[in-house]
Amino acid sequence: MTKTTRRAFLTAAGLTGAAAAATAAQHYGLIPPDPGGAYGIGEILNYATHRLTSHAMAREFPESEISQVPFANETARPGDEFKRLEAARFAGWRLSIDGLVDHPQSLSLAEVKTLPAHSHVTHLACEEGWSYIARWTGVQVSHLLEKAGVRPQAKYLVYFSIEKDWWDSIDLDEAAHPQTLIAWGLNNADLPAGNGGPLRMRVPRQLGYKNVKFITRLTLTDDLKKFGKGLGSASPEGGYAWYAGI
Ligand SMILES: Nc1nc2c(c(=O)[nH]1)N[C@H]1C(S)=C(S)[C@@H](COP(=O)(O)O)O[C@H]1N2
Ligand SMILES: [Mo]
Repeated sequence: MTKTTRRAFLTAAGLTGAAAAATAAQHYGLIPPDPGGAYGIGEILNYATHRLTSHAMAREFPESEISQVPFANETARPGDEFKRLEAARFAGWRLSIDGLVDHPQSLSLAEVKTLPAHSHVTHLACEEGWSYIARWTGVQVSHLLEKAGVRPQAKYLVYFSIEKDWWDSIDLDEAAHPQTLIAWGLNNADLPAGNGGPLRMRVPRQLGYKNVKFITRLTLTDDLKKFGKGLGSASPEGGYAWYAGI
């Protein structure tokens, strides 16, 4: 085989392999809700590979590697309702849990903070190229799911910000992962509003944009088509993949 035909053959074999894997992914129900999106087969393969082959932990770092503040990115406070709540030190902030659960919840911030706390020093990476390492503290989403009693039909957790155009979702594998937190602390202090305080989704196995700030509601569903344009979050509408595993 000449060099060029060999390359052509390998390319063809690679593509055939990818197509076969995509068919397998479909068979096992591992198709993300935005399969026709900009990332196409690449996103399907990334998602299916992660789910079939690894239940890996995101890398954790020693405290000595925590990044210097201020971090690269901060979000402006998202509007009047937020500002009113902040002025009252978030005494009126609620986190509700509803949908396919036996015991819907409406928790105050103080109640969330009394639940068992979990911390990790992890990397938050924005798709735009910057990142930082910080110590995150919060309640494991798995604990919240147990408390609410997730029904067997539930497949996804959808989460909403007080900032209306920010909502997203993850599958239950990601939601129940031990490092997935509803975070209320950053580097041993309350989570600052610029980084999503008082409550933020912290999902360290996925890119920054899945880590939605100012969380007010979690809902369990069997079907992401019921939300927004049916793509699992607003991000795919803007050209970002629903599954942003790293
Ligand atoms: N509600 C809300 N959540 C958000 C965002 C936002 O603008 N609003 N930006 C996202 C993006 S693109 C990234 S990279 C991270 C940035 O987190 P940081 O500000 O703590 O660095 O937050 C994510 N969560
Ligand atoms: Mo980002």
